[in-house]
Amino acid sequence: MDAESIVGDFRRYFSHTMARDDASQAAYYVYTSLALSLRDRLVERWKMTQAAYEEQDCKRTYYLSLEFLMGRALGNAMLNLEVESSTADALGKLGLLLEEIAEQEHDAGLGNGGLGRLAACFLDSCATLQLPVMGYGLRYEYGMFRQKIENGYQLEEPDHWLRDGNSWEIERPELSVRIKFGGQTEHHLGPDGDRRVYWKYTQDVMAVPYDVPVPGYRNGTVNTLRLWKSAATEEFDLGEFNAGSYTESVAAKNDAEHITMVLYPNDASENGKELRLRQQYFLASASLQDVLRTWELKHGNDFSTFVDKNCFQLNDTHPTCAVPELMRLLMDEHGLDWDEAWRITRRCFAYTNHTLLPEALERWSVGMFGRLLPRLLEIIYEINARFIMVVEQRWPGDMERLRRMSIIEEGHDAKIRMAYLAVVASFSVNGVAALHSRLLQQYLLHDFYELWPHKFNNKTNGVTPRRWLAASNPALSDLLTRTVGDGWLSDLGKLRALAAHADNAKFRSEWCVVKQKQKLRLAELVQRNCGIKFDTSALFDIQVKRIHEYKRQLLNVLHVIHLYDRIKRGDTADWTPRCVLIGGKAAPGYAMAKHIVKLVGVVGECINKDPDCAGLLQLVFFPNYCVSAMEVICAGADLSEQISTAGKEASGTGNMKFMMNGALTIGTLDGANIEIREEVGSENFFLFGLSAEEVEASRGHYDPAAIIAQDEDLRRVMLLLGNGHFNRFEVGIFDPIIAAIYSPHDPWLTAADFRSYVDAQREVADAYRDVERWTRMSILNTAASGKFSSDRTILEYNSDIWHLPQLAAKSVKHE
Ligand code: N85
Repeated sequence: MDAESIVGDFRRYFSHTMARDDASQAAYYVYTSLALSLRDRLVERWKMTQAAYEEQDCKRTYYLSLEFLMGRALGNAMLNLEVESSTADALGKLGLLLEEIAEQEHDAGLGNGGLGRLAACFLDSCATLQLPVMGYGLRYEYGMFRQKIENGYQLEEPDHWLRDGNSWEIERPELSVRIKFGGQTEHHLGPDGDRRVYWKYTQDVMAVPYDVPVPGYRNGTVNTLRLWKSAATEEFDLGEFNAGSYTESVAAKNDAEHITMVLYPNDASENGKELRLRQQYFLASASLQDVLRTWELKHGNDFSTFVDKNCFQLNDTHPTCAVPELMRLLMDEHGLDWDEAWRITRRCFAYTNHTLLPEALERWSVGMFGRLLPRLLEIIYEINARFIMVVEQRWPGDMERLRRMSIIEEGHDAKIRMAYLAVVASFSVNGVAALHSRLLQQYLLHDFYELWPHKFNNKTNGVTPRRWLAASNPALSDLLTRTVGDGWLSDLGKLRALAAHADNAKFRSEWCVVKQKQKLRLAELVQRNCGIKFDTSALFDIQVKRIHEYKRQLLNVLHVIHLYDRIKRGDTADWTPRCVLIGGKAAPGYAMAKHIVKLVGVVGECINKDPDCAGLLQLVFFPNYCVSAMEVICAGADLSEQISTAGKEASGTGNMKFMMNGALTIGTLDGANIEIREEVGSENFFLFGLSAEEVEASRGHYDPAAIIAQDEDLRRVMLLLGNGHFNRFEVGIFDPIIAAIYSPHDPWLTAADFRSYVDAQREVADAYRDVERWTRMSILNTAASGKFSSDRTILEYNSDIWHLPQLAAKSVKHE
């Protein structure tokens, strides 16, 4: 673990394994050599950790997720191994800058946004808390697309993140498993009268695992993320070979290898594509077969203690094929009867819901499902038939309720409601923030809540303070440690002690120095990526997240246009200069989101080149927002925009990263914002907008035209938008946006919240000009962020759902 030995290994990897000799010419090889040197140091701990789990024969949880948005691994490994500063020094002596080396690593962008990043934060916390939790996911060849902006419009470029290899993964071909698709089922009566089902004439695909180490924070624990890659089987299409079509049959291998080719880039709408269903089943089947193979080695076909040792956490409904797949494996492969198999299944699954948006709720066409997974469809029908009997018993004769609750949505194209399947089969159902969990119980899953109230619980999200504070903000991290000790890294509640320093002038000035330093770093990033030089004395006002109407980037732009209008009118007394940054990816098929990206671009262009705005206002669209960008952005933010229509953002997690780093929030009463405000106090949070109840109550009598007519500021903003002020040469491109704002059916109520948003922004501006007050509020935000560590979240998952032991990794002493 000493720097000399790390650098020694690094040199050997560079000159021998990579066979390079001029470091300055080969930045990527420098990075790879360092990554391999660190991986070696994780491997020993990794083996010890797995051996300890094995030896203790402890219960384990498997986190099943189609997405793991891991970002970069190098900095994280160094932080967790506690070798960062010594290695940086030693590399410095070779003329190498650690920061520059780390920049070489491609982000592992195997997720869309919040849901995928949450999975990554959870793995970090599980390893840090020494919980035997393993992640199962897919090794997409192409992760989240790279976003380019051309003429203000989003273009998607493929993200071939594996092109230069991936130093962190270890292929385990010996653990490959076979996955079946298509074919048909045959039901036979066995000699002793029992029913046997065979799934035959299938087209098979191999699943090959790649393991990625997940180190805990300075504790010797290294957990595993196992990612599956699809590959053709050996005997692939022998028929074709025999017929002499050698090349055609080799080409047909493609179909198999395509399954894990690309991540679907939708974060809030299901798309019903067959390939997506293939991905979901592929993950579910491979992961379960992996777990059952290990089980069988030790217990044979005795599953009597299986539920005491295994739990599967479903990250949304995406891996829910695991429910019928576990039934199938237990019955068809291991000979259990229905009742035994169901008793096990319903006690091993736990389901997390991440959204209430109807367009994101997965419903698979029964026809397609049956063609691709005929045996699973039979099982789902039987689960449903038995479930319907339970409903009938509880509510005899309530046919309307039966129809509502059925896992199968009847109609000319019948659908499988995956969320209902997940609820029926799980012993735990949770939302991701208090409001969200309450709304799940009151609306989306109300019938199920009445039937099984005990299944329902809340687990407010969190984020890992190692990546989102320690690694992303070393300057603040130092100040925190000097002030309250270093306990906060593994117990973020310790930051509460900061509050006592909020009135200390010297501490406040140190706080400002740190923030200023991080703003400079962010300004450099903006300059590099957008070509605009931010004024670092201005308020850094930031909204980064997927582009979606419910997140209301549009409301943000309307406010910026209003500020621009004020400047042009000369209404600039007591002005607070602002730099507004908006970033995020639009789903490629989401036209309205793409219009919004373009709007940010043109409004920004108009403002940034207007001399009247100089020193007062800037607006920039940040391209290709991703994990590594957020590490710089969250540290440099003053103001965090969390402005979704109340009731629509399940939790939000960016809000937590900003808060930890001392940004203040302007936000609605939505998702975890509510809990953030509770923790920090209403006086340190800028609240605006309708509540979720008011949003619902407004349906049917929302009149945006009247609101606009009565609000002079909004009227002027709509005039500027409508008369083409920002799009002189591209007439009409924003008509859909204008129409959406004027529509009485606008689900996002943009006009309704404009006035209170602008008023809250006024308060923000006033507060920012009072440096002492702002700094105090900033400190109090960081001080109150303890609840939003994913360590807290995971401890709650463990005590309420998983019940795993915390196992100290033995033997590998941490030096
Ligand atoms: N949800 C989220 O990120 N969802 C997805 O990425 C996603 C939905 C979906 C549907 C976020 C079909 C196919 C792929 C899909 C919530 O919006 C946040 O409020 N991917 C929340 O903080 C976060 O999940 C973590 O809970």
